[in-house]
Amino acid sequence: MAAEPLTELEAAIETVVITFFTFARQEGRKGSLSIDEFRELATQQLPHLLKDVGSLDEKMKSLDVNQDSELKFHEYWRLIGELAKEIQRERALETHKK
Ligand SMILES: [Ca+2]
Repeated sequence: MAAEPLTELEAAIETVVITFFTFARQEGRKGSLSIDEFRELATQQLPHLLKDVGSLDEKMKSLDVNQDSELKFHEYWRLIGELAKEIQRERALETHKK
């Protein structure tokens, strides 16, 4: 990648990708998240956005489109999209109030 420092947005996107692979490589297939890897990622990296840890198994099932008990990158990306949408909705509400 370019030697110039990344912008905040570029760094944020890179973090999303690096985080996936950091957790995905821990066991089994290196390119996908098992339920345990997903649980660790969620509790360590998304504690504020995914508060209800009890429903993580359900969340995993809903994201695991091809039902192979593994989350591929595009399935993880869908979760990031859902969380981004929640933040966007909250921000929109706040803006609306002002
Ligand atoms: Ca894995």
